[in-house]
Amino acid sequence: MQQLRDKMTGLIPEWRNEIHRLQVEHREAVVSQVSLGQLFKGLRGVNAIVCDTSYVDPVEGLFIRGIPVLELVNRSGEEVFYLLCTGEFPTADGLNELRESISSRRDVPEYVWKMIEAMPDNTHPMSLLSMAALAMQRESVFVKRYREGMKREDYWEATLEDAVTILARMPVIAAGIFRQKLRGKSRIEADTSKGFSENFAHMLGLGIEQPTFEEFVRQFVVVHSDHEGANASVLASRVVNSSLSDLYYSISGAMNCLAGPLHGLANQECLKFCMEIYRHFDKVPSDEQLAVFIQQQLDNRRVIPGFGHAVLRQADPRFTAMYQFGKRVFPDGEMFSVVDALQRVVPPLLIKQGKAKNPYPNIDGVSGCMLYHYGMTEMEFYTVMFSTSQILGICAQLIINRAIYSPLIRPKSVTTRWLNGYTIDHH
Ligand code: AMX
Repeated sequence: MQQLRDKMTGLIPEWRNEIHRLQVEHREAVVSQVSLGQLFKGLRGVNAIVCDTSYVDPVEGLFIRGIPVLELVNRSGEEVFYLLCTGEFPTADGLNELRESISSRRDVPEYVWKMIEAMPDNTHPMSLLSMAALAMQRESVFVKRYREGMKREDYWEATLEDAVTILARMPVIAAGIFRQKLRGKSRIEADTSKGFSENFAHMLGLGIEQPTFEEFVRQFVVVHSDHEGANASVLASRVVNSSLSDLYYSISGAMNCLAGPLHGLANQECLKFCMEIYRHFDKVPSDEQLAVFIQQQLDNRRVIPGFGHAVLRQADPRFTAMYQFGKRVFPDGEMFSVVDALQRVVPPLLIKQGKAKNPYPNIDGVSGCMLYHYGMTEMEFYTVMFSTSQILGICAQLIINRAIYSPLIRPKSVTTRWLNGYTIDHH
């Protein structure tokens, strides 16, 4: 990864200078305000974090380093990681070098496998993934160099070292959890000729019957790789990392957050909803039948899984990417056909209801159903698929944060009593 390191070494002084200049020239510029309502609504819409790796435009969706995500879906995991870290694609040599660095670090320590094997069968795969990251913390290069008195300027480089090891091992661990704990089968060895995503697909072992699975995982990884710097799991990792905790602790923190039903579990909820519809009609319903069913759900104050978004105000381009893939590969799959019908039927009904700010489908509305058609029926693993992809973005963001000397994240909290007094004084 020498070229990646060299590239970043060249860029980092520019980043540091720009941030320094902004702070000197505009330190008092107000970039956001927080209303009382926002305090009780998870700080929605408050500009509180700086992130240069990706941005979600309310209309056009996710941009990674300024590039619409739809233009990136055929890129490899390594290319996207390099892009996230530097804002540019690697040269062919730079890409090969990064692939080799990742490939050479794939050996997962035996103690990690022993720990995973020792855990009871009903341990959630997300717990196992998070525990594995935490177990390997003892190997952190950042910690070792920090103890040796590493200079602050070099923190990012030690973090890059940790990142490449984590990127190499986490897909191996995730696939191992899938094979051993969910399938009761032996692990599949990594294939050194394959890159990040293709190797992950290979080790999961579903591609044997499904030749397009590698291509699918490649797209899945790209669309889930990064999504700004303040979504719940990335923010969790940033807070952990900001105390100078290393990348292993930070990744584990992100995994713990992704494990929640409001975050990484959404794709599984969407698949369950499609199954519920299929079971209800005992077939893929007609659009008219489905419209009646959806209207009943809305009348019963149920949210329609797979639709809406906190930031986006149009169809999620990540949905579009996966949907187009599904149209090509599983046009007649039952669950895909339900998704297809939903994306026609639901938006007009949500618009008519007039509550949802975004009536269009999101990525989670289709990703779980695609995994299902590939034979991955173990829904509890879907969040692991998401997490393993998001590690690319988290690692890139945290390397950059070290490079630009991101400080401890420590906003102020206030009491309800203070709020009572404040609101009386201001009205
Ligand atoms: N079905 C029915 N009602 C919906 C809706 C949906 N899919 N999406 C939003 N609404 C309702 C909300 O419940 C809210 O109602 P209320 O005023 O009675 O409380 C109102 O519309 C306004 O909500 P919003 O501002 O448009 O959305 P939000 O930012 O509060 O929440 C989200 C966004 C994704 C949680 C929400 O749209 C939702 O619950 N969708 C269904 C679950 C889902 O698909 N989750 C996956 C999230 C995808 C992602 O972000 N990765």
